[in-house]
Amino acid sequence: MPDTYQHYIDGEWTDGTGEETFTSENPANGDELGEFRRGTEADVDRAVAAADGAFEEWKELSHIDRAEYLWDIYHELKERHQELGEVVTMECGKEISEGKADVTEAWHMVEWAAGDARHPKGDVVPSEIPSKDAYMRRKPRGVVGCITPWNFPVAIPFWHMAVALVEGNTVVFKPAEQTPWCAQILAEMFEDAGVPDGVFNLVQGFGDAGNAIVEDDRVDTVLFTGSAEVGHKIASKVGGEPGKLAACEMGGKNNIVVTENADLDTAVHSATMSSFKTTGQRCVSSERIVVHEDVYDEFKERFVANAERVAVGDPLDENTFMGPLIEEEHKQKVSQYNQLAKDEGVNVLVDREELDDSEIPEGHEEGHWVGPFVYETDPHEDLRCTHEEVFGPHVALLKYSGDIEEAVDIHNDTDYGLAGAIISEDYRQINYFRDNAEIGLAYGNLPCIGAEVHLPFGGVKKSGNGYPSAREVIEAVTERTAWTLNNSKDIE
Ligand code: TXE
Repeated sequence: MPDTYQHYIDGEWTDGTGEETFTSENPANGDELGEFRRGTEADVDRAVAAADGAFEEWKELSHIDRAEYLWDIYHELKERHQELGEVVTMECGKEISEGKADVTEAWHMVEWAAGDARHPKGDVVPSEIPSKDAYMRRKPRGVVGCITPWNFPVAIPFWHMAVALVEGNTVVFKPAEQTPWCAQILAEMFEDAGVPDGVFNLVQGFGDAGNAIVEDDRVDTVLFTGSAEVGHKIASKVGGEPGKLAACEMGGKNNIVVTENADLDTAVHSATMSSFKTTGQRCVSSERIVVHEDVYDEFKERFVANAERVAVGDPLDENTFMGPLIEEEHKQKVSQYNQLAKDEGVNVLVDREELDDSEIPEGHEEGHWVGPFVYETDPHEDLRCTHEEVFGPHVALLKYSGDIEEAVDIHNDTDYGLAGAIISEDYRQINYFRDNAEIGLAYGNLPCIGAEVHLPFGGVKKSGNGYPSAREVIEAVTERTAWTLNNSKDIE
């Protein structure tokens, strides 16, 4: 093990050009997990050059040959499930079943993309003229820059990279600065699989390295998952350049709608899972629960009881429901939003922001602990706390009294449009929600919490443009050729 972990560029481990290093810390106890080189613009330049140079040969392989490398990675992800799951938990603080689920989701994505190699993409589009044949072929775009966040440090990189690689692109991967150890292990897997030099490149570092990827003319597609602020910057930079694409998935201010006829067991379970799992740090976490007045009191009592008792603690302990927040700065942000809600005059129902000393496991005093914060307020008031993404266990209960149209109006009253759920036993209400909720990911009688890898994953409004993930990522990593062949001697 080196004293300081390196970048992986053009098939080699390298210190890169910079002098600076950074450390990865366990958010549950502040322990240092490793020291990493901080990538510079020059390191990105070298990684992009390597990816660009490797593209011609890589794209000449068949889909099936390219997928063979990914099958090796698939097996390694499975073999190292426990170990890598623990690393995810140690580095990003998710409780262990979620840490392991991050790895499972990654191999599901790899399995889907590698399996799909047997099904190269294209469409027959019959010509209007009988003597002509026409069809659409897909070609890889070239160098794909993958810029990823810390909350799914294994799954999201594979959402970005698996299809991109099988389709024949080469990759420069810039993981989140909070989770470099997970990225290090992924790079080792690419090395173990013998992926040709330059096809996969890892540059560790911060936003300046990410920005260098975005600004490099040789990068054909940027895939980004992260904050709305950075995503919008990337989309506007790349949007100004013809020939370059960006697919960005940002956060949300997600709602669960609970109607008057909802099954309340399903409603309470869905809201508890969606609001508090991953300590509210999923892009699909719900921070607004819109509940009909007929069932409001019972729902509130049961949801509040759950929020009072969810176990916050050591994420490596299997009995823990919620681990810590990712870092101190983020804890400050969550705390400021809790205070803002109080200042904005909401009625606080649960305030576990400061945990009891007895709740903090021994040896974990340095963790970034926070418990659920739940309040109720009028859905028609224009409050910042009910409209801005907090990315923590900060939940508003919003009571409505009208019909499904009113509930969906409340649902749509945010700038975001990522995910949402309806809990209802009335199929007309469910269908109305499906057709009118302004979101990319809609769930019926389910927690708004995850997605199957083959479904499109992304949002509308301020939540994103395009899909940097799963099946639809193919639109961002391939370009099409519309081919027409004349079978007659006449040229029309
Ligand atoms: O995201 P950033 P952060 C939201 C959530 C959270 C907030 C901040 O609200 O509180 O974002 O999280 C790289 N050019 N989500 O700070 O900064 C950065 O190094 C190019 C929602 O982690 O967007 C990292 O690799 N790249 C989200 C990645 O972008 C840049 C998950 C994400 O970092 C860059 C995470 C720049 N100028 C946070 N600046 C979700 N959709 O689930 C930073 N980066």
